[in-house]
Amino acid sequence: MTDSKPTLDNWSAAAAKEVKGKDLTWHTPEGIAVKPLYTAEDVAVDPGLPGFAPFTRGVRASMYAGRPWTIRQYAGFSTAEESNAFYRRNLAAGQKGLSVAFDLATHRGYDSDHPRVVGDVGKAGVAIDSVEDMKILFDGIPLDQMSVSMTMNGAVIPVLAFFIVAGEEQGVERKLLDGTIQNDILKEFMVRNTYIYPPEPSMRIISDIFAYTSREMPKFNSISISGYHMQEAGATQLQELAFTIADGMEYVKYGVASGLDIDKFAGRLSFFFAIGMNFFMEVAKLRAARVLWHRVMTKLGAKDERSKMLRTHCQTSGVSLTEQDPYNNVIRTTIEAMAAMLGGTQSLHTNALDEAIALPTDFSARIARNTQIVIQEETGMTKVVDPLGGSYYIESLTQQLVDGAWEIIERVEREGGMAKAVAAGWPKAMIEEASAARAARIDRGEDVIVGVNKYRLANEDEIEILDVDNHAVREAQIRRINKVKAERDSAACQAALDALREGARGDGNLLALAVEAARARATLGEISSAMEDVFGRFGTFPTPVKGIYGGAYRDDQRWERLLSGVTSTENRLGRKPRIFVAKMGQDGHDRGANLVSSMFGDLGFEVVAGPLFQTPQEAAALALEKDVDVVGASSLAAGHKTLIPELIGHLKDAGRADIKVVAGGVIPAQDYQALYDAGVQAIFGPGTNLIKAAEEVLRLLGHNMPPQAEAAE
Ligand code: MLC
Ligand code: 5AD
Repeated sequence: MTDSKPTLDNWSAAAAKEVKGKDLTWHTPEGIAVKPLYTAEDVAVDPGLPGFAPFTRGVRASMYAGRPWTIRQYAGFSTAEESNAFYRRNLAAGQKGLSVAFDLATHRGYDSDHPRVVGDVGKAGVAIDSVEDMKILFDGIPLDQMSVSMTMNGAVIPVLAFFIVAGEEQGVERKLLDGTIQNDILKEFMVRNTYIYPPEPSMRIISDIFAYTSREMPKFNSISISGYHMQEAGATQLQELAFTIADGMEYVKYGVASGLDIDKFAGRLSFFFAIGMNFFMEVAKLRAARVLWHRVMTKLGAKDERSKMLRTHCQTSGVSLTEQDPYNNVIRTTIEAMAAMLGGTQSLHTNALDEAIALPTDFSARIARNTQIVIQEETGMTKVVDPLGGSYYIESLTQQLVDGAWEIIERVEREGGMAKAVAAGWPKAMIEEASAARAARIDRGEDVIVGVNKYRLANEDEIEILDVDNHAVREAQIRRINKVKAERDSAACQAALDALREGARGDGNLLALAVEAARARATLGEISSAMEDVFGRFGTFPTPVKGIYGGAYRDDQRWERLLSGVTSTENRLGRKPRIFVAKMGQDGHDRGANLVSSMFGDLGFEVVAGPLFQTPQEAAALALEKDVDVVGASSLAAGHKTLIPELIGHLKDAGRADIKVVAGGVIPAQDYQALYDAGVQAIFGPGTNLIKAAEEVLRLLGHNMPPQAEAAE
């Protein structure tokens, strides 16, 4: 033995001996083979310095040592008054920026008095019908001093117009308005589903907003190009990264094609990523995103370094949180928040511990906010810029993500850009396949979720949750709409709406025209429908992926048992059992519905995957038309207490009380009894093992299926 330095071979031999030759490589869902050790040999690229191109280590030289990221909690519920009060309490307690969550009626361009949105008003966010609501929302919050993010995509024109006019009537000049509008329609068509118009006019709307804000609102971020919802829909981090950058590229191309100078608007494009539980992958993802954006913008001809600088907001992952043993969510969120900051985010939302079942209460919002405050003010973590820079693992992972994403981006480019890819549907299919594979891994216990498929509690304590009285909010909103309509100069309002409609037909700037209409007190619904008259309303049908979930269960006796249950049910019925997976109201969260559809399809059910946004009456009519045995109503946006009982009522009225109705999604335990009383036969909350759900459905169809031992333990 000499005393020379140990080599990598020496290490390999020592490690192999310790684990008796077991392969320690971790194959991540991204297709990356993560080794148990990284060394200098794995780092091929020098990450450079923070504040300098390609910004791998951060967009600012001083980063958090100079100014910490913005604590920006996304919130909104009920009326503008209630949300305003909530914002003020949060700001007083240390939150730094605002972020508005609108209800689904607003997202989809409907006023609160529209018959299609009865179950949605005030539920998943705040209801905004006119500039009067917007003024109340920001009452006492000076819009030249507070940066405000608004998550709005479908009804982006009226909402941004209301914001501009609310600022104006506060005495704030447009050029001082600071904030961000999400305005990212491509990912809506892919995963989030709050679109209104077809893709082409939707892309024009975005260019119009770029043109207006770059001219009039130089401090305002005109878009928040979002990967967040892709990860929520089940995308791997690599898919999220690649498709988000590709989306950004497409928007820049549209902006340039509409005649804008790239450096006039690109500096105000911003990004938004999810931060899930794969800690180092998430840190590397943000670093890789900056490298990729710099590369893409250089390629597209940007000259100004600010145009090539990827600034981002992050939100800890909602889908990583659980209904079961919910205090574990505080731990998860803390880990995710640390990954976001170590990745160099500009702004961050940390989720509340009750995320999996309801909107935050004052209590859960406080813990979520304090998670960031404690990191910023107690730990010293902000004192050093990019403290993980130079980590062999992080640098290597960053490079692998850059390379992996670049391959996907090149495919998108070869196929004509992201708008075409979205229309062709392959990115969505790729994400849904990843989602089905992940669900199967969780249900099989291969991916551990503490408190769900391992270490599950025998008894869960109920936690206090926020409940919004949707009827009361709707009535209050309707009163205000009527008042606004009664008090406005209706001829002036009509003229502004006509001008908007004409502008939509021609090439008027839609935002500029909508600002006029907003001033004249046109409502959100009126502004939206003036454009809808010209553009039409877009609808899509889900196409569940096949074979991924079932494929993961090949040769598994639990699956075999279900298959034989389906066969005997089929023999008894004389045809395949039929399930209709229904999405009612304006809730476009379809990850759960798509998963359930694809699982039942793999099992041999005939699946009717319903269109999004049905009314209960339309859903009942489809159930009757297809003569289904079961309706599975999937609800993730709190409309369940209104919509599901109404559906059951329509089925009963048609003499088909025999059709079984089951409910799934984000349904708090507190609401179970009301749903059972209304006739719901089974409820599948968050974290439900799909195998167990399928067993329950077969039982409801009369199949004798004794429960079996816990599937995943
Ligand atoms: C920052 N600044 C510094 C500095 N760091 N100056 C000197 N030294 C430093 N170290 C300056 C910046 O240049 C900037 O000024 C100002 O301080 C503010 O910093 P920022 O880094 O730009 O932060 P912020 O204003 O918070 O903007 C972050 C952002 C923005 C660019 C990412 O787009 C944003 O806030 N996005 C939030 C999006 C969001 O909340 N989305 C919610 C989605 S929820 P200047 O003058 O240069 O601007 C959702 C869920 C759902 O989507 O589905 O419903
Ligand atoms: N208030 C607070 N958080 C919300 N989210 C959605 N709506 C609201 C709201 N009104 C968060 C949840 C969800 C993500 C899309 O945004 O964390 O997972």
